[in-house]
Amino acid sequence: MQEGLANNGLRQWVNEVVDLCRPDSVCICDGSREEYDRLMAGMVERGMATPLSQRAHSFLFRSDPSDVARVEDRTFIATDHPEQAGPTNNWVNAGELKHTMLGLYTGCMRGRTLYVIPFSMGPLGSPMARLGVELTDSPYVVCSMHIMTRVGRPVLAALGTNGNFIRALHSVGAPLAPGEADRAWPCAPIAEKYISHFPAEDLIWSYGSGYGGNALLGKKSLALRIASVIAKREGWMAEHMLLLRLISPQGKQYHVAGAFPSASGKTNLAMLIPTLPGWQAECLGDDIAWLRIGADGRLYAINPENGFFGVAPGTSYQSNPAAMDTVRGNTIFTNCALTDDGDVWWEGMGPAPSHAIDWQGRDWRPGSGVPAAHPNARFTAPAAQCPVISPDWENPQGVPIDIFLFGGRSSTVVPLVFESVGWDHGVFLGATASSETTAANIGAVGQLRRDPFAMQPFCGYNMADYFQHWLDMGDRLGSKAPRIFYINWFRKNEADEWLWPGFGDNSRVLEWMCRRVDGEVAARETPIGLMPEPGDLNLTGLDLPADHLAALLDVDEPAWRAEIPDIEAHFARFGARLPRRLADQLARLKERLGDSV
Ligand code: GTP
Ligand code: SPV
Ligand code: MN
Repeated sequence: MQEGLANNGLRQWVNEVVDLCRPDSVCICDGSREEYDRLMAGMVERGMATPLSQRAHSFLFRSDPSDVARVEDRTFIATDHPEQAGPTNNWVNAGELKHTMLGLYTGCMRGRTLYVIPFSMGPLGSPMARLGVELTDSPYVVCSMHIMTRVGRPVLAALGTNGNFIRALHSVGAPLAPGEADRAWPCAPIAEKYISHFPAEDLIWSYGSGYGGNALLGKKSLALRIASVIAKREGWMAEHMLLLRLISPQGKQYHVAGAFPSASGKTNLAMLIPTLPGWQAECLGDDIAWLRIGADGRLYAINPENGFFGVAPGTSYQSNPAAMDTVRGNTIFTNCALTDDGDVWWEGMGPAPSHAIDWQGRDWRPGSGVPAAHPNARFTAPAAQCPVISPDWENPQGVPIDIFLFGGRSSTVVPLVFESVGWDHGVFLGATASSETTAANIGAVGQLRRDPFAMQPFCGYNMADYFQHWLDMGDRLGSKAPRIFYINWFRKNEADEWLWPGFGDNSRVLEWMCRRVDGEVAARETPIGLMPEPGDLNLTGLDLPADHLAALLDVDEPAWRAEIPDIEAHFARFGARLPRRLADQLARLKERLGDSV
């Protein structure tokens, strides 16, 4: 019996889970540094973690090769009726899924400790914050939650005796027989992994995976899938968005919220160091934003997270110096390579070491034909360590959003930037966003797919109703609604080279947006939206070939016409539930592109 827990609902739930999962012991997490150190030392001792001699208080983990990313095929929205989940989610009947999972959970924590992690998404005391409790048998999850959320005693205090919280149950799904040695990364086979959401009960049940969003349940499961349902009900928004503050040379602030799919540039843009002289940027969040309409009628956003779970490959002092400085200490690295001098390395970080241990624990040398780090290798680091973190990143009221960005990875067709002609058109751009898939999910990489609002894997209810929610929010915001832009940093030429330098130079595109917001620059009307004239982008100091710029700002009308049938098929999936206003937007796009479609 967990008599030490003052919250009645929590005590009862923990007792139920103990009866079901049969852990050897229970640990109520206090969130202290001592707790983190103790758990980490235990994992080092059992060979699950490697301390890094080159980085203070930092550790490397290697996951099981079957457990390296989110598993969208094994992620479920469980309700009574399939229409509640909609065509973009894996639906299962809630009762049936519970029956299956109860079977798996029975005795699944034998030989392990059950950790009780009280956590807050959002700064404690913020009107936007939500409390949750994750029950897990993974000490790696506990340490990661220490970094990614606000955990421990203050949260228990806020819960009081009868406070509400969102329940998140997690097991790696690998019970231990008496005397059985643990594996370095325990988990269950793919077919036994279940990342399940029961929105009707604000309940999350995750089984079989220890990796990222599958296991750190405050993140995608709570702050997006469950929160999106609550947000729809309560009239706010839970979005897969980075948050950034830009400061002009005149000292004016602009706040940007950007939704790009997984591994498509949010962390990098969030930590932008502008190459445009005089401009500054501050990071507010790199993955999730919760937004609500404030007393002044504007839209305010907070970052509900406390840390970054960022893609390691591609991160370097050239591309993202702020991230490199963020991970100099107090960082958990997962599936990076280990160098002979006790540091981590990954592809794109800089010169390759002559020898390393790869993410699977094997000897590795350059030219071996396999990557040393897994493409979805990640760092887990406290947001407060980011050198460009905003002084307002924990402001309980959030920051007022001026600009929404949608976008993705498109090596062809989609220009560098265009602006929506109004809110409904902007919602259409979000609803039809497409992107090439990445290693952030287990599955094919580089496949172009629709990823509406970068929420395809994260919307906890029918996406058609989510589109309607965006339209409704726009109606409420009226003239105070943020402006909406679509960007693509990922255009390539025939030689497979990036046409746009990206990273710090993305500030040049953001500067144009700020001037649009201030009404300082006209835009060229095109069938797909409003675009800069080539001379409108400030390219001072940038050596961009003229043909690259021309390609980046070109609207290839035949190629866009060829997109129409795919947009139609995408919308058709939602049947009569698709908001009329989006069908109207499609009709208008067809008109503007000419009636040969
Ligand atoms: P999640 O954490 O999965 O949600 O990903 P994210 O959207 O935060 O993506 P992230 O910023 O980590 O970028 C993923 C990959 O894209 C990294 O390898 C980056 O180096 C690369 N990348 C990010 N921004 C740019 C850019 O402007 N241009 C180019 N060419 N690559 C970029
Ligand atoms: C994403 O895939 O969008 C991530 C990583 O941010 S995970 O936390 O694993 O979802
Ligand atoms: Mn993400």
